[in-house]
Amino acid sequence: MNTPVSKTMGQQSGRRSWAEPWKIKMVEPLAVTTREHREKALAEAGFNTFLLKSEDVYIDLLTDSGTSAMSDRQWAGMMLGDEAYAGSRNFYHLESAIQRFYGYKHIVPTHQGRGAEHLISRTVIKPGQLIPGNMYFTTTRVHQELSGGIFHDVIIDQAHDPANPHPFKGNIDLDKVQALIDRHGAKSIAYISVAGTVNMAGGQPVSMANIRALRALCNTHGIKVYLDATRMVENAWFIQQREEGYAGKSVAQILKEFCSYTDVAWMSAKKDSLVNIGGWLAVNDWDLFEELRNLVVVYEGLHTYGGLAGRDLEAMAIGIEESVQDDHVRSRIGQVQYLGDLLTAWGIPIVQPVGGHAIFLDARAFYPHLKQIEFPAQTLAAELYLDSGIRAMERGIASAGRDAKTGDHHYPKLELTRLTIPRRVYTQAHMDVVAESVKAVWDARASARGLDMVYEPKYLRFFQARFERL
Ligand code: PM9
Repeated sequence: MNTPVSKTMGQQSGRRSWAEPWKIKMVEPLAVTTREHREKALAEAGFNTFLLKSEDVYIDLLTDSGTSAMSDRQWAGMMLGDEAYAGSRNFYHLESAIQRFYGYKHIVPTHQGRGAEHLISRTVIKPGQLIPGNMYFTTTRVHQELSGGIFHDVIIDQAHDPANPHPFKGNIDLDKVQALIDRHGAKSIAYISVAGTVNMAGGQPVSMANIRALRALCNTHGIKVYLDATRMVENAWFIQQREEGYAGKSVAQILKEFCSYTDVAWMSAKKDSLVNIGGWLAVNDWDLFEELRNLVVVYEGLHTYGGLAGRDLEAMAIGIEESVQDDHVRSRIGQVQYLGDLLTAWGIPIVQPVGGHAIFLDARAFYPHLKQIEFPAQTLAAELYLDSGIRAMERGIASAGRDAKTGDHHYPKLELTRLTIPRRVYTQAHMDVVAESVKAVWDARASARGLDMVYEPKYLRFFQARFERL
């Protein structure tokens, strides 16, 4: 990449560019639309980028979930799908890939991440139990709450400040965990819910020292540590780049060490693992595995396919191996960093340091004239789409939803608009176009008007809510 590369990418100041470790074999045409067309499309979508038709989108940065480009090896693997109802050989390939790279003993496949979140939440949470976690994630928390759990944010305070440059803003504040134990007792805690790179904080990593210390604390009190491994490969890269003692270790080695401090993991393979669909649950405890293996039959499908086709399992097994290659992760996070460096150089407020999977624009800093209840981040996503057809996602008050008990809005400190970069899909030129559009919206920031939510679904409202311009 011909880029002003940040120090975190571990490069020298002399210009030695690097490039993606792949070349393009197949292309998909993109449509460029007029502003008039986009005005109409956005109004029809109720100013919610989730409700746009993808044919009305130019560069799609809604999510990195299921939007990656698969490799020729993965496509070849699709042809080797064993579509037997039971005992498909592709399941055994997947099982051994997870055991090899993540290190857990027993595997239950699911159709995607929230299928796994559903099963584990139903199985282990007792109504009224607390679930401390390093910032909430939307689907994770809703499943915890539907099982009667009460989520408690125990991430370090720095994570709630977009400008704070802490290198591991995903870390858990052990004092906050200890305070919960002191107040409620260890038995009241279902498990600690740790996410590797914290999505809602801006894709921020957890350090190895932090997970090790958490493990030690939990051992003292007999509390389990569960991992949302969805973007754990990206977390491992940040440990390699930023944490003392890890510069000489591979991403694969770091990933396995990190997982070894946890008891259970769930995964949306649609992110790190480079597939369009898929997920899994992994546990070390046999009794828990037996329960999960039984329950998956009720909600997803037999325990050797979990709601997926054999070909999907094969693509996932191959994707896992590709995802932990250092060259791959360098280029994936390097592209995100490239976009972040452009915006930072222009003085545009984004979450710092740049995270693993996305650039998070600080919508409060864009629109200080809007109240949070006027949905600044949703407004910013709408303005970006109108400017250029780029689709982003709100990660602020709309995503945060309402308190399960009181019914009041949650008012998160972070009010962000996420530009999420799919893996192996867009080029550096696309990133330049994105940066220039963000700059145009930044320059026009004073004239933006907020939004009113006119339709609010009960669960995960950000997906389907509708808005009108104030
Ligand atoms: N994440 C994302 O775009 C897709 C749905 S929410 C807009 O970031 C974590 C950390 C995730 C995640 C999904 C899930 C659920 C669990 N944990 O989407 O069900 O980022 O496969 O995974 C999305 P599934």
